[in-house]
Amino acid sequence: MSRSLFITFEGGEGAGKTTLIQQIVHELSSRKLPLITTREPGGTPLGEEIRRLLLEPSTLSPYAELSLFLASRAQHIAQVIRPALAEHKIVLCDRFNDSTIAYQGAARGLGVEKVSEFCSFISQHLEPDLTFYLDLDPHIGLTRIEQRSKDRIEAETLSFHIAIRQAFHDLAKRHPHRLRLLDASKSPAEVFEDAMETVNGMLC
Ligand code: Z5A
Repeated sequence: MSRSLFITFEGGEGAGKTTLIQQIVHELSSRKLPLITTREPGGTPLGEEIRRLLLEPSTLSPYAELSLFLASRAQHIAQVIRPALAEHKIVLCDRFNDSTIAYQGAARGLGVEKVSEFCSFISQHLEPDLTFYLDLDPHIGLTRIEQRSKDRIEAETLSFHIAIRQAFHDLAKRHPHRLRLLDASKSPAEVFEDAMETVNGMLC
């Protein structure tokens, strides 16, 4: 592998990001490709602490919430993502800027354009080479995770989750060069097959 690859995974609740990332790791590791997996919020000691603050039940101002996601990202890029890309690794990242634009910009109502600008500034214009958006009706996604206790954001109203899906659809139209929409209502094996078709194309 002569070049780095930065792949992000986006979607609503229970869309299957974690499941897909695990399958891709298994496949690429078997080919001995250098890779790391990481997530947002999180990925660094500071980021994981921020994640805890963000997901525990509390009343956070939308602006405080946005600032915390961005603080986690700034540290994550500096400490984990850029160093891994400099070592020509494949970086598989569970959520990135698109989540901030969909959740805080659109669903929280802080403004898609404004939040996009903040994201570009904080990430110093670092863009994924490829983003998989796992598209799923929120009714199905929330049903998939109904057995486990919901975090602060998962517990939002259905209309919040519907707004997030619409925002991701808008992002897919805006960034067709990097954003691939996957039908996440298919079986895990089918979603994996669809994703690998694109990944293999990029590895050639
Ligand atoms: N957030 C934000 O607001 N702003 C930001 O800037 C960022 C994040 C970065 C934490 O994210 C929260 O932070 C998240 C967005 C917000 N809000 N919430 N909630 P997270 O990624 O850690 O949390 P999550 O999206 O809630 O993860 P998740 O619910 O675990 O979803 P997932 O990883 O996409 O799904 P999964 O764990 O792979 O699968 C869920 C279940 O479905 C599990 O039982 C699987 O076995 C099953 N599954 C998976 N795939 C399938 C298929 N294809 N068919 C049937 N069943 C399946």
